[in-house]
Amino acid sequence: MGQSITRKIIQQHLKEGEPKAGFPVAVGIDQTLTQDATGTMAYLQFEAMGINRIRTELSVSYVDHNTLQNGFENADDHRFLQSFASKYGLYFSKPGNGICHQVHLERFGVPGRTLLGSDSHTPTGGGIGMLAVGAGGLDVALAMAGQPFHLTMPKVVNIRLSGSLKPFVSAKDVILEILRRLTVKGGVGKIMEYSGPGVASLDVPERATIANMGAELGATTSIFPSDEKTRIFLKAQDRESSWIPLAADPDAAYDETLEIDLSGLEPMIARPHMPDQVVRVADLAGTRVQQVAMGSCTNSSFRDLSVISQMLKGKRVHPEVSVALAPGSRQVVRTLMDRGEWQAIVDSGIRILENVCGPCIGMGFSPCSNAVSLRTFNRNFEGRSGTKTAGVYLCSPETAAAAALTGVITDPRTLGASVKPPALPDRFPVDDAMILPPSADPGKVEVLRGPNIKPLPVKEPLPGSLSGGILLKVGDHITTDHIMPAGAKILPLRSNVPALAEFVFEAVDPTFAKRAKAAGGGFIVGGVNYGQGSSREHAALAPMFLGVTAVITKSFARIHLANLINFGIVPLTFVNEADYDRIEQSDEVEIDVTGLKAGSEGAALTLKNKTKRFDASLTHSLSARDIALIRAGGALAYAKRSS
Ligand code: MIC
Ligand code: SF4
Repeated sequence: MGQSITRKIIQQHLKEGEPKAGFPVAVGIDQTLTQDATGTMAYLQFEAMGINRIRTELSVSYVDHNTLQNGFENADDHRFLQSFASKYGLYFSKPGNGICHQVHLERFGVPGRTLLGSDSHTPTGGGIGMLAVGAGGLDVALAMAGQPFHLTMPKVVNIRLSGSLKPFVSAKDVILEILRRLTVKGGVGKIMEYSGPGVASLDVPERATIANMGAELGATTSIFPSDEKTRIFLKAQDRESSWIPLAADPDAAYDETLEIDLSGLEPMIARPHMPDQVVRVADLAGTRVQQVAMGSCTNSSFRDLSVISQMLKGKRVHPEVSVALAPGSRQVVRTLMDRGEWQAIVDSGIRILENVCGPCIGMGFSPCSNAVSLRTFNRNFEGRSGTKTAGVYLCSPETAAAAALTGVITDPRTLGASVKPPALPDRFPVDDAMILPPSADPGKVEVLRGPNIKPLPVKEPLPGSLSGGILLKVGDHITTDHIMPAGAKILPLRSNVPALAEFVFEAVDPTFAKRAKAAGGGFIVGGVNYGQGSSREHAALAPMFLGVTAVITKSFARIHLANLINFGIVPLTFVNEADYDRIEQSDEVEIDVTGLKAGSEGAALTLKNKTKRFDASLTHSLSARDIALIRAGGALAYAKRSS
C-alpha cells in the first residue's frame, strides 16, 4: 500500500511511537511561529527552560494581533518580543508587516517540512505542502527547545477535488461547503489531505484559504500536494530553491474519502454564530447589511484583494454600509500598487486598516448593535466581533464585495460584472525590510520587559483526590472565545495572568472569576467539542490560576485538550451522557485520581456527587506522558524536573 503525503512527512519526522490512527506519536518540528497574543507567554516559558538559543531550523515571532497601542502594555510586549527574538535566534516580523500565516506562506513556508505555531490557523501552511499544526504556546516553546511535538496520530481523510471553480465562486466557498457537510467537529482527530485533478486548478493562496479554515472543522491540519503551482509561487517569492515535489502515492491508503466537484459549487455563506451554519448566498439574498469586513488570514492574499479591486473598480460602496479592509501583508499591498489595483480600493470609499488581524480578533471595527456584518474571516462566534448583538456572516471576498456595493446580501454572480482571478505575478515585490533577523551578537542583547509582564503562575503537583463545587455548567460547542475572551480591552493582559483571569467566562457568567476565587477553585462541566476554536493557552492557564482542577465534558477539541494537560488540569469525559444532565452547577463533587492511568484499565474514574448522592463514571484519553505531565503540575514543571 502506498503512502499519503501526511504519512510520508510524519514518517520522516517520527521521533516516538507508531503512526497508527489513535496512538500517541512524537514528531520532530522544523519551524515554529508565534504571534504576539500567544507569543509573549510562549517565550516566557522558553526562558524558564534555561536554554540560550532556539534549536529549530527556523522560528519566527510575528506581531499582528495585539496592535492597538492604547496604553503602554502592547508596546511593551512588542519590545519584549523584538528583543527576545534578537537574542534567542528568531526572525521578528514587525507590527504592520502582515498577518503571521500570510507572511509565513510568502517568506518562510517550505513544502515537506513541519511547522508548529501558537495559533490555530497555522495549518494555512498546508497550502504550500507543509505539515503545519496549531498548538498552545507551551508546546511551541518546547519545540523551540528542540523537543518533538506529541499528538495522537490522526486519521487521514482524502478530499478528492475534481473540476474547477466557476466565476465568482472561490476557495472560501469550497471550505464553507466542506463545513456544511462535516460540521465544526467533523475534522476532530483527522488530517484533511487534498488530492485529485481539481488541485491543479488552485493556486497556492487559494489552497491556503482552504487549509486555513480546516481549523474550523476541528481538524489537526490540512495539506495540499507540492506541485508545479507551488513551484511557481515559491519562484515568484524568490525562493524556488525551497521547492520540492510532494504527492501521495497513487495507491495511498486513507481512512476516509470525500469527493468535491469544484464545478458544482456556488457562493456559500455561514450564518451566525458558527462557521458550519452554511447556506447558499442566494438563500439570504436581499438581507440588509450594515457592515462588511474584508481581510484576515483566510482571505487577504493578493489574489483575493485583486478580485475585490476588480469588483470595486469605478464604483463606490453603498452609503449605508460601513466597509473596511485589512490586507494580509505589506507585500500584498505592494503587489496591488504595482499592478495599479490599489487605487480602485481607495477610490471606492472603504476604510483601509493596518496589515494585521484587526477586526477578526475584535481589535476595533466592532459592528453597531444588532448589525448584520459580512466578513471574509473564519470565525463568527457570538460576541467575538466585540458586539454581542451583532450577527456575523462568513463569506468569500466576492460575496463581501457584492454586499459592500449593494448594501444587501447579494449572490455576486447576479451583478453582471466580469472578474478574472489574477494569475500569480512572475515575481512578487519581495522586500523583507520589516522582518528583522536575529542578532549576530546575542550576548550583547538585553531582553526588555515592561510592568505588564508578570511571572508565570505555577501549579502544585496533582493531589490524590480532587474535591469542590461545579463552578459552571455549560452546553455544547463552547469556544475558547467564551472561556477566555479576546478583544481590545482584554488582549493587552495576555502576559499578566492574574489580571487576565478576572475575565474568564465573562460573557457566559460575569461572576465566574469571583466565585472561583472565593471557592478556592473547583470544576467546570461542559458538553461536546468543549474548547473549540483558538489555540490560546490562556483558556487553560487562567482557569488554572483560578483553581480549576478538572474539566468534565462530553468531548474536547484537540488544542484545548492539550492545553489543559499542559497546565495540569485533568480533562475527563462522561461515560454516560445522562450523567451530564443529572449534574448541576454548585453540586459538591469528589474525584479520586490516584488510579489515573493510561489505557483502558486505568481510564475509569468515579465522580461522587455529594450533593445529589450519585456516582458518575468518567473516562479519559490521556497517554502515559499526559498523565505524568498532569501529576507534575503541568508541562513546564515536568520539563524542569526531567531536564
Ligand atoms: C483566533 O483567531 O482566535 C486567534 C486570536 O488567532 C487565536 C490565537 C489567540 O487567541 O491568540 C487562535 O486562533 O489560535
Ligand atoms: Fe488573526 Fe483572525 Fe487569523 Fe486569528 S483567525 S490569526 S485573529 S486573522
